[in-house]
Amino acid sequence: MPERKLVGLVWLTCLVVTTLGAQSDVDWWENAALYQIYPRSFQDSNGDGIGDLKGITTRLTYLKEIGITATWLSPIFTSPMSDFGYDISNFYDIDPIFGTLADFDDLIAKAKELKLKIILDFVPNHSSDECEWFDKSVNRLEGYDDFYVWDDGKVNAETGEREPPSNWISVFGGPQWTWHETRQQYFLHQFQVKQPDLNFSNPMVKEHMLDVLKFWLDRGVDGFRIDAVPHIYEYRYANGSYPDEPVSGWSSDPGAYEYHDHIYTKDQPATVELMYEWHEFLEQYQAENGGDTRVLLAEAYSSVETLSAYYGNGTRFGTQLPMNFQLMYLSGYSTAKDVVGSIDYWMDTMWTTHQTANWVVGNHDTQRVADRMGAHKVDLLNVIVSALPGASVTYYGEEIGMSNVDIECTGDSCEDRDGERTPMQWSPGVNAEFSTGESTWLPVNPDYERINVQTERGVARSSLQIFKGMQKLKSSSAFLSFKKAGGFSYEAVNEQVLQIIRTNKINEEYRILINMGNNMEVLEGLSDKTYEYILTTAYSTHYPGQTVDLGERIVLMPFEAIVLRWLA
Ligand SMILES: *[C@@H]1O[C@H](CO)[C@@H](O)[C@H](O)[C@H]1NC(C)=O
Ligand SMILES: *[C@@H]1O[C@H](CO)[C@@H](O)[C@H](O)[C@H]1NC(C)=O
Ligand SMILES: *[C@@H]1O[C@H](CO)[C@@H](O)[C@H](O)[C@H]1NC(C)=O
Ligand SMILES: CC(=O)N[C@H]1CO[C@H](CO)[C@@H](O)[C@@H]1O
Ligand SMILES: [Ca+2]
Ligand SMILES: [Ca+2]
Repeated sequence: MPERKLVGLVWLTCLVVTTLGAQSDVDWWENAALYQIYPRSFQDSNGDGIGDLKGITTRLTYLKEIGITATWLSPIFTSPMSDFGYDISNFYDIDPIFGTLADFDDLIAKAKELKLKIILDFVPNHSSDECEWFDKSVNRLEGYDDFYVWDDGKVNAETGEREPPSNWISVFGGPQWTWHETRQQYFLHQFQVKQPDLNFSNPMVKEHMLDVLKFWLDRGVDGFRIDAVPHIYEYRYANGSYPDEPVSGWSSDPGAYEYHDHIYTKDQPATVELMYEWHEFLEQYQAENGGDTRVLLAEAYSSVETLSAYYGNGTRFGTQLPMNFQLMYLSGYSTAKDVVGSIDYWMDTMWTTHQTANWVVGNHDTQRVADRMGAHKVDLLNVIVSALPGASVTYYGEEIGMSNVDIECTGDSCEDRDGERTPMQWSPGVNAEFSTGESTWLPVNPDYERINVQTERGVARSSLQIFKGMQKLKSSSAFLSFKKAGGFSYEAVNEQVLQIIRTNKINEEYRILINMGNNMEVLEGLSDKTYEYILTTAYSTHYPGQTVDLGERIVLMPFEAIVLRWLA
């Protein structure tokens, strides 16, 4: 392909960074910089203190500025907001809190203009109990009788009392079965009572869901992030009864989710088939309508073997991006060797079998990196996920080093996950420029006067600048051509220093060194070549343009990360 040679040539002569589209053997999602927006908290446009679609639309240029390929939005659909939108009452409409379908169309139009991709959250496991479908099912309307998982339960031989069909416990604690007075049956809910599980053994449910996908594809979305994948199917005996789950030994509280081993309510084999069916549906859609590949991201807290099956089996394919949460399990004590262990866990199975990788830094259910690992590790994590091959997934605000807010729990709407959902910090202005309202739905982190987009734009080596620098590299040829050409490697060169190497066909080599520890590290004889510093973090004593002979020695300051480059 002469085109690609030309790209190399351009690189050689003027050292410009090549763009993603130039490398035709890599599909867009394989190397994408993905970004999760929590819509309530990104940008408020009408002063009610809650983020909305119009707000997001005005901030899309920012995503472009920082090098994002695609953004996925947590749910924006009509919902009583019992689980902040993960309880959907109308899969075909936008919740008034966030705006209207017209606002959504505007958002898509603006995104297309900027060549940004928009991915929507898709919550197939359950609906809200306020969804019209549930109402129809409760009342056994034709076709909807079996839409959800209903059961009579069993009668206790000793007491004569009616009991739930099985001992299953919901993800948020308490029984998974709740008695419904009107229908006089139990219904299943793997999450809240207000989130009844749909019956995916019912072909009509599947059809409805494909219709939902089509509705949003027709409006121009580029893919879906599928929520709670492992929970879609439950096991049932052929005779219609349900087996109890065994005690796990992980918890002493019989009402806690961890109390059981979820062998009958998680990762059932039918889920794999369902992933393949959805993938094929998207492929079909693309064949008929053109455009780039539509993607499926999957949220599955499952073993890597299970994720591998969700990805594909060699002939059939499912989710392109089964999200890899391994790096989210690192703590402030994690060493470079621990990081390598987390990387290995994924690579040993997923890279070996499918040559695919993705790295998630955080989400709306997990403490921010600054709290999980320490503020001085934020940049290190951002460097690691951009330097590794594959896609990266950044939770909004991680690029500027936002941290959790301690939110006092009062009232029953309180969520222990609120701390990582506070408003995006745009500037040192009122409400960090998130909202012009009197108050915001969650408090703005008081550190916003220092940690915000506008201020960090003007500070050399701020988290924002490091992030932007890494995204630029990520879309350049050495970081891109990981499949057929060039290569990569990663290792812990000692307990605390992680080294990632990226190379391409034109003998360009990048070395990324990350000191995870709080000691100065002196490394000798890493290579016999002389390198140029390309990017250095805040703790560094070196600057881009300086050189270092790795045949001699290199000194790394505590929590320093650097990118070095060598060109033949
Ligand atoms: C799901 O729906 C099918 C009908 O399509 C039915 O045969 C099956 O019993 C239902 N499953 C449950 C758990 O209700
Ligand atoms: C249904 O089948 C399972 C497994 O064969 C058995 O353990 C259970 O007792 C049966 N339940 C009923 C109500 O027959
Ligand atoms: C993949 O799964 C399909 C069934 O969904 C099966 O027909 C095919 O043989 C499998 N391929 C491999 C390589 O296992
Ligand atoms: C990480 C994540 O998105 N978790 C979601 C899984 O699904 C439940 C129920 O839909 C939500 O409450 C979680 O936020
Ligand atoms: Ca608003
Ligand atoms: Ca389910």
